Amino acid sequence: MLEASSVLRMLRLAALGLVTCGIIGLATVGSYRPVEKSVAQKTLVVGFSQEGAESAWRTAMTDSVKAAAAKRGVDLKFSDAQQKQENQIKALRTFAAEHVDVIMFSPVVTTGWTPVLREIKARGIPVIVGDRRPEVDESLYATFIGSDFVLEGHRAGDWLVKKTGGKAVIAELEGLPGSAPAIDRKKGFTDAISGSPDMKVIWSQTGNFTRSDGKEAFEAFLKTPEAKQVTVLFAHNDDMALGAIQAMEEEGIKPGKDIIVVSVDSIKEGLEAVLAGKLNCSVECSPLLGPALFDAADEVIAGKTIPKRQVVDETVFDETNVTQAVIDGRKY
Ligand code: GYE
Repeated sequence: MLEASSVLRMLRLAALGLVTCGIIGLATVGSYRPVEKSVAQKTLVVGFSQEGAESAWRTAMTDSVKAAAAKRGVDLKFSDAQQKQENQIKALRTFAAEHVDVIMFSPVVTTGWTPVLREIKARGIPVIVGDRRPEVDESLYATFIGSDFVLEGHRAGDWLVKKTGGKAVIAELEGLPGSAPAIDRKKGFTDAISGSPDMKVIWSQTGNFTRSDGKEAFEAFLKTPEAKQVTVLFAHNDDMALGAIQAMEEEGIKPGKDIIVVSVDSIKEGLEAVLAGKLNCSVECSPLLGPALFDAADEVIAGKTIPKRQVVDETVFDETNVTQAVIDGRKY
């Protein structure tokens, strides 16, 4: 049995510990066992590796992540990989070496992540994937939150089948080669038009998800004789569609009329182009992932089991549902 005076001395020492080394709580007075400050009580440190800053969508996602972190008092370490996997792997390794509490990333391409994710797992740091799917064993991450890109491509194709009655000569501007949205949107779109023998894609090239590359690629295509037959452009994002629209206008082609334009994202500028009749359809893809990503981080840190896949709910915009009020109410 401990004497009252030694218990008091322990309490005093414990109180001192509270001030000097960030340790709080006593399990029981008798055992004098300091309990380490729980992770929930200290500032959460999150390393976020963004894949780039190539589009308005990407900027909106980055803003959403930064705003959610600031709102919750998270210490966010942010790194932009400029669409290069080697930069992203370097950033992930740095976060792991710094022993952040949680690592988040939006993988630029689908393949090549297993070694670095294994290293992170060995250090016991949870990984949360946002936006794009990596092709890895799902034991290597806690959850993947983002859109269903195959469904988005399918929605674009379905819309087009309806609009054209199943007859179209299509040019396609693809996203960054090897990236999940480029692979999956192409797949969904191809599936959707596969039942219509009079719909064919005659030209397909990457615009890397950027407005300038989209414009350049489509400009060059418009100078070729086969461009004359094209009735539709399917672009994997609004930025590339907006670049191509500019290229069409410079060639005296009326976008939205001479060539039907379909794309994905529904950024504000995309919807403005819908309202102006230059972009015919934009399938929605939400970049506002910040709050869900940090909710997941809290849950993972608290030891809760969360679903491996969390899909964002989205819609399709065209002339039937885009108004100025819709555009004004949009957050991106
Ligand atoms: O559609 C595109 C961006 O991964 C969903 O990346 C994202 C895509 C988005 O560059 O605009």
